Amino acid sequence: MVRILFCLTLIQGVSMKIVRMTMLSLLLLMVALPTYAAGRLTLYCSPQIGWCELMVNEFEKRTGINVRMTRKSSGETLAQIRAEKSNPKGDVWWGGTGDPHLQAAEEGLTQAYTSSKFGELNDWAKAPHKATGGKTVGIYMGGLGFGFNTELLAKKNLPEPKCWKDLLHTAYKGEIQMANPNTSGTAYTTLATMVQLFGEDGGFDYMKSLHRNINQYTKSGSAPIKSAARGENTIGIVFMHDAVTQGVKGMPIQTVAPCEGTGYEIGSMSIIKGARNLDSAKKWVDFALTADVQSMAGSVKAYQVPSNKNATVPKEAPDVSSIKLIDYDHARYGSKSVRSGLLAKWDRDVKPLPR
Ligand code: S7P
Repeated sequence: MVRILFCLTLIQGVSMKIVRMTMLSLLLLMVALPTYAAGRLTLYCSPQIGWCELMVNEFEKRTGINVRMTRKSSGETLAQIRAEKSNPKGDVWWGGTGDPHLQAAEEGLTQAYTSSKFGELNDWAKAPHKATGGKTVGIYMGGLGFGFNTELLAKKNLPEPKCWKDLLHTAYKGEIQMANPNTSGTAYTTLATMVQLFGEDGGFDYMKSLHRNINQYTKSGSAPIKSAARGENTIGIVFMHDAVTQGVKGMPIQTVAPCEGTGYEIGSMSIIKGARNLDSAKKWVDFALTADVQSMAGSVKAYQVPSNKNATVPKEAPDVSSIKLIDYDHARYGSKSVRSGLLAKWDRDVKPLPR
């Protein structure tokens, strides 16, 4: 009898444990469910990491959608999306210079979408959308230029460069850094700008002369001005807003709008063809074109000009109306044949030259 009672108590104890565990699992499932049910998004992000993180956090907060984000430069992201073409892993590519987004559209790597926010955009942001049948859209713009470390320049007794051509002076040998145009959208914009300013032969002559003064080709476009801010490099060829960021952080960096005029980017965004989370991707595009979301960029020291006409332009953003911008031919320099051709020529005729 005692034995039977003991067995019954044991069975009761075990079943209570099972009930408790089942209830706990159900509870955990209920907590996790809203996120799962709301969806997922895999984001390829090309602007500065602080801005990528801000956007992800804000999107998750507003939608409950869970975002997996990786940050890579523009040329690198294009290469990744191309490599994943038969089995796409990303849903949205947000940011980075517009040229590789245009090339991605031409190569059939991205897909069309028109956001309800489209009407609120500046014409320059609508242009890539119109040119590609809706496969990419502008989210910000910014002019190319350079910045220098004022303390290093003074210490080395170097003159203040004001023009692109100044950077060719032998005094700057080993003092200038730019990124590799294959990986970096900023550096490709530099190459395409020189070709547009000085003609194809003149542009390549310029790149060859500049090469003699380059101390390093970095992978990321903004790295040259970050190293200048740290005092490890004197002059960085970058988007002007990236140089301004360093100045605002209190670094001894002066930003230059080159005297000959300069090219500019239309930072863009595209939905990847075959996106596994298409609804979430469309929600991201709507979110990223929203005025108050674009107005948040200044809080992480991102000083590009926003594409939504109702967004606040950060007061620190370089005033593009006072910069001599060239009529950058985005359709031509974002085409597969021209972009690939210029990069191959740079690899062949510039990169291997002695320094
Ligand atoms: O830092 C912001 C920014 O200049 O970076 C983007 C850029 O494409 C990413 O860096 P890479 O040059 O390495 O590709 C620009 O779109 C953006 O304004």
